[in-house]
Amino acid sequence: MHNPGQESARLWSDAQRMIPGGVNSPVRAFGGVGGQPPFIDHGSGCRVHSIDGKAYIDYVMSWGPLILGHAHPKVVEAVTEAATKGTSFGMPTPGENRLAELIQACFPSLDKVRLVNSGTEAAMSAIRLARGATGRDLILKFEGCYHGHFDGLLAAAGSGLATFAIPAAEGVPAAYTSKTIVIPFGDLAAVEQAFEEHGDDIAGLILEPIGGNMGVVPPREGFLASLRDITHRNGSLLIFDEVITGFRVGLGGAQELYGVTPDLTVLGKIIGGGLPCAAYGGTAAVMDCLAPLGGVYQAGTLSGNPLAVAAGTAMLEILRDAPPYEHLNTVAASLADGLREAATEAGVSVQQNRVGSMQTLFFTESPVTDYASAKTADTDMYGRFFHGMLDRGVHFAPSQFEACFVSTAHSAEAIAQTVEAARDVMKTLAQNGARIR
Ligand code: HOZ
Repeated sequence: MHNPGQESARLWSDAQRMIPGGVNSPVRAFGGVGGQPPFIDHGSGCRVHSIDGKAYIDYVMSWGPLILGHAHPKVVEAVTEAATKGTSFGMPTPGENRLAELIQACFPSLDKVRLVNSGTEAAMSAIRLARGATGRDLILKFEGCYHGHFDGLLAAAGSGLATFAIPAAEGVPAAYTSKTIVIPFGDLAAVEQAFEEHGDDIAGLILEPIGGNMGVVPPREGFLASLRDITHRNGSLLIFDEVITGFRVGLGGAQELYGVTPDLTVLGKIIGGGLPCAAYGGTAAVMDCLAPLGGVYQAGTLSGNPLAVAAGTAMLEILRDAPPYEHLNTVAASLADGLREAATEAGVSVQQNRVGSMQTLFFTESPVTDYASAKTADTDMYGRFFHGMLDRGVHFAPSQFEACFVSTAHSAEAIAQTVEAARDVMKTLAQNGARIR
């Protein structure tokens, strides 16, 4: 197990007394890998620096938002400048129009967009809107897809629930999840069957078009287009949760990459530039069902917060003016190649899934195409890999069931250092008899 250092250990023990599990979001507690997290003092480029003075090449990148690296000067400058003008008004500001315009230019499916504070809030609101707009109650979701922590969709969700093997979240009334039909990711026959049985009652089908919260799981060819067709035929709304993929796999997200247009889109992470900001949007006909125009209610004191909007705008402008996606793809591919070769050399069986700059190395022999196959991964082995890498100054997600992200700040030198460390760690795994079968 990695020893994060004395100061982190002291803070960790203090945190246990004050904060449940010592963390403000469960996966940060290292429950999926054991040990204790380093406490972070600051981030810069592709590295985070702990309070104990240790530097780690970071592949979590705040779980996705930091596509330009930590503390990008333009983003910092934009936030600093915004802060001097006031931190919140509860009244419209010009920045909200600018961010909405930027989002719409990249996501043409969003006739209208509403800014909120978190991916959870955006997904929750999109679901309420889908129900209000269609007058139907049921929602279809896929196993392993995570849409935030609100009641109705905490059913067979990925992310922290996968990490901690929580099948159904306590405190969520069965009556809520009874309105959610859960089917295996990629299983078109199950989708067809759900629509045959409940078609007239299904308000919407929500999914991460590229699974990101069970580890990275790309959609099978034609899957998204088939969902578009089925939902259309049944008068249900297709909802893409692009909290992770939006501005990550391309300027126009997964919908642009796969050429499939949903009715509603949920965005988060990158659009806030590392500050709390998320959004949902779609066709004008559906979005105009929202208050104050329609009867579907959703509100928020900090919605469209000027600091978050400034950070998001600065980040999206950089992405729009010089799209880094080809470069990111090359960097991510060299990381993927290096990790795979390290595993192969050592005789450790792994499966690798990658779409652009998001990827997961699964410690399993079976191809990972859905939640069930993701769960065949050897999580103990992942834990040993994780700690071995942390010891060598590389920070992957503290769970097998999350994505690894590269940013524009990940240099060739950082990738080489990571691969070198992985060679070492994979050998150790194999020497310790941890080779899979
Ligand atoms: N929902 C994030 C993982 N997919 C975790 C967020 C966090 O702990 O910061």
